[in-house]
Amino acid sequence: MTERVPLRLHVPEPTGRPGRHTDFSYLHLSPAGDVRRPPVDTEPADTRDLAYGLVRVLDDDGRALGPWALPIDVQLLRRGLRAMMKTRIFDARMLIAQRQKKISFYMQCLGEEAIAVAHALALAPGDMCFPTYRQQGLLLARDDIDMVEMICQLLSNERDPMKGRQLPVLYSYKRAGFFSISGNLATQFIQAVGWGMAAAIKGDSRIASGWIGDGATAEADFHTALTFAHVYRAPVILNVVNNQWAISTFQALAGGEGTTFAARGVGCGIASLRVDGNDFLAVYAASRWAAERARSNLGPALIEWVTYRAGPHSTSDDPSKYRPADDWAQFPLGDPIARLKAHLIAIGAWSEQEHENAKRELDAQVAAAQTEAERYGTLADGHMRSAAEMFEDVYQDMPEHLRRQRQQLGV
Ligand SMILES: Cc1ncc(C[n+]2csc(CCOP(=O)(O)OP(=O)(O)O)c2C)c(N)n1
Ligand SMILES: [Mg+2]
Repeated sequence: MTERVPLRLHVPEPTGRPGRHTDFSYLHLSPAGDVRRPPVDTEPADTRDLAYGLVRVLDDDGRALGPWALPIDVQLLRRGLRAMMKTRIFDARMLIAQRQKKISFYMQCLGEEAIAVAHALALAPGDMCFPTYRQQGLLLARDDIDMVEMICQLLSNERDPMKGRQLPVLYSYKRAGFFSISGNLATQFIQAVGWGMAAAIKGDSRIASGWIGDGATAEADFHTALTFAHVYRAPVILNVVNNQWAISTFQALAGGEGTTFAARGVGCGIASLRVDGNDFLAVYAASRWAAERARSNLGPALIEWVTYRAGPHSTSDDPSKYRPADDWAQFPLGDPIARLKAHLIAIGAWSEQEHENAKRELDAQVAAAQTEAERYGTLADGHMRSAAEMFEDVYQDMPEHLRRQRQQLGV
């Protein structure tokens, strides 16, 4: 009889911790230009290699290589670079405003700007995103969203379109295809699939794009969404942003060790790609591929965007407690802004001088928007919306018990 050994569990651990460098070889990178580009009507099972490889276009010298290097109008690339810069500047200023106690809470997308910005530019008007709190780039990439209004939401002030009912950052812009953000993670995926199915039932031509983080894929809603998307071939793009961390929890604890989040899609019968999320050109090309597939009734696509959450999870988090301080600097996929900038300079479509000018101009734009938004109140000056409003907008006729509660509150 074979000897019986005591059973044990495996608990994944990150290779790096404060004071100990991360060994990023766990990421399994592919060289730029190496991964094939299948036709949009490819069979889901035939995307297995793409779910384990890494779609990359930009190499370390800023050259665009391989089958995913689409001929993209240079004006679109310049627009994308400026939108990423604007997003980073916006985040930096709002972080300071939070430290000044003007905003109760803030979440940056530092290091992840390419994903939301390039995706926004790849979608069509009317498509509906179901974002998490780290896709502000979907809004900041657009010309029709007023930063003043966004900042009023953060300040929860008189002009907050959410009337102070949502946590700062949890924006809602139906007109810009940006569904109200739920704090309950993973709900975005089932909502996106449901919206996409409804679009198909109505014979509409607009597609849905759902968002989730590596950590939140461990929620049951992720798997439910994949099942429905697969069964009904829902017109939806399923974006998994693998930024390596879920607050202080390493992505391996959500199931990323020894496999990929993109591979989950293949297992469910969904065409899946694993893409360099810090490569603007790769994000744009993969988003276009998935959008065309969904729009042509060829079914959903799942895309794992490999990136790194360079900042703290939120203003309530201190990453120096759980990961090396220089982790982002060591992350092999680099900084998305620096990479697109290098590419544009390499093709003669940008310069250091233009970059500096753009930075100054965008900073002035964000600062002006902030000054104007603060005129309608900040948390620091106590100029908030009336508490009476919390009783409104639920019932057409206010029921007696709410009327009584409002009276008790004296508002
Ligand atoms: C259903 C649910 N569980 C837990 C939380 C608390 N929570 C908020 S953010 C977060 C981490 C999410 O990490 P990830 O999905 O990787 O997204 P990231 O913050 O890295 O963008 C957790 C656990 C929540 N908001 N909703
Ligand atoms: Mg994460």
